[in-house]
Amino acid sequence: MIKSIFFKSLILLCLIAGISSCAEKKEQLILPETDLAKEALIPIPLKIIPTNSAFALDQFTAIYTSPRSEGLNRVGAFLSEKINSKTGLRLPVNTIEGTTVDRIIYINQVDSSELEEKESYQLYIKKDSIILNAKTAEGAFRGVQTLRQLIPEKSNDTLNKRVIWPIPTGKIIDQPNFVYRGAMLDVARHFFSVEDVKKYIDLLAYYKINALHLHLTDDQGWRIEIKSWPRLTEVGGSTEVGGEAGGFYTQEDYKEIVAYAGKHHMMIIPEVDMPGHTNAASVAYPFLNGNGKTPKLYEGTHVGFSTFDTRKDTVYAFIDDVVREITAMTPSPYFHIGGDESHVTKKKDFIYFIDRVEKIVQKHGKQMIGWDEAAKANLDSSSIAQFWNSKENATTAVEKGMKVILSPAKKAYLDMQYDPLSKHGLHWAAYIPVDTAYVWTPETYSGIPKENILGVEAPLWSETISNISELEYLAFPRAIGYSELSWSTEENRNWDDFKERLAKQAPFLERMNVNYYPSKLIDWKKSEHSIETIQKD
Ligand code: TNX
Repeated sequence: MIKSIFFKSLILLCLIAGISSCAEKKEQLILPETDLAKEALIPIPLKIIPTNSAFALDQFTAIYTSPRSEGLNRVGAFLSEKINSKTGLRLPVNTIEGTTVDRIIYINQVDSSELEEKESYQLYIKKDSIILNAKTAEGAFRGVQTLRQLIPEKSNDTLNKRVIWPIPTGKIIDQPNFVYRGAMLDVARHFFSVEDVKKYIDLLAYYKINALHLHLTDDQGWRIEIKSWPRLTEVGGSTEVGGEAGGFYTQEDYKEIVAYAGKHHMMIIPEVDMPGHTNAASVAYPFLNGNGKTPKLYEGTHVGFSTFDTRKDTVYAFIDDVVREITAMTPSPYFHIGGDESHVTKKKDFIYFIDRVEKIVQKHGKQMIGWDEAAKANLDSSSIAQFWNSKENATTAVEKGMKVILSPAKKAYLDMQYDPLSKHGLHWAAYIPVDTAYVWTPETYSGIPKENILGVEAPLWSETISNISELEYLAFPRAIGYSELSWSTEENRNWDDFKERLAKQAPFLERMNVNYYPSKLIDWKKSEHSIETIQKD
């Protein structure tokens, strides 16, 4: 252990020494004054200590990562790829290109006790080097997002003969306030393609979101291929709200999403909603149906009319197959069983059902998550309740020793309209303008003890949206606020400060071609390029 730390430090020292000696031969760079504390970082880090000079990112910068860590090597490659798409620079990763390197970014695996969580990281930005310390590749990945946000959108080509992207110097010490920072996408009411989901992952990862919950099944559609029950997608995947075409993920598609999320250190949490919200499954296999009616494909938006038959063993054999096939493709520790709005399932049948399904999920090695109604069943303390509507259910969960994910509809639902004029969304829970979405305190929400709160998740139901541009309109900018609510501490959060930093996200969102809602509460700082375009128009 000591030997390996010594070895690593030696490499680092050699790199820095070698580099500065070759830097001496070059002209001295003129560096702008900076203030790391004034950067528009979201989520705001735990501690920022500015030193008011700059690291000149340019073509003579190279990225190195701790030897023998494939995970860190991949994080280094990710950083290089993102620097390339922002600046056009091509920074080598872990290749010695000798004399052409002036400065380095070193991603360093350390086992320091100062790094409390697996996602903790420290960034030391000096004139000649940036050192990113983390215990795990996950921590390094979060630190890389901070670094990406520190690179200016525009290079500084006036101070020196060569073009540089000045990064403010100083120190950042950071770790998450909540371990679970999620978003949910309903791909059942309207289907979203693998490409759409990947774009959503790109955007969420930039703000350190680490969980994407996919609502894969509902009355209007079944979206995940189950090989042992093919009619689920053949029949149940053929419709969506409004009579549009539907669609589904093959198992290969799903694996591609999981792998893409994994590359972004984000877990995919699959949800199969039951015993209610199951009309599409029951149309495919009518023996599942428990509401006494002949199920027909449904393209409307009502809820609460469908249920599985909770007293048939064959229904549980079916569920076992579904959970087995999906969990086999899902590395995350969780499986979401829905459990919401089962209005036509009798209470005792509902409890019997959830109890049995919890055992199935556990048999397949996963922890069960259910919407807050599931807490009425006799659940194990390892299961998790997602609080969307009922404080009473959330309290019941806490009494059972369960953890709670906070998704209160009137604060955290991305499908709520911003105001009565917004083009998409519903308003049954509330209108949620950008400030309302941000100004609340998950730490003390509804009296749930902080130790029972796993984190915050922002669900995006898709009754009113059918393409990525509409998805973006509802999710952005509010999702950016939820990232800060779940990563940053209460002491560091402040609306007036946040709204300034949010305004400066516009160039990133534009570069990523995001159709964000241009809320009037924010004085958006558009990039010069887009201002030019607007003037031309
Ligand atoms: C309630 S939230 C639902 C969903 C709807 C959503 C629309 C929850 C667990 N159930 O079925 O899509 O409202 O906002």
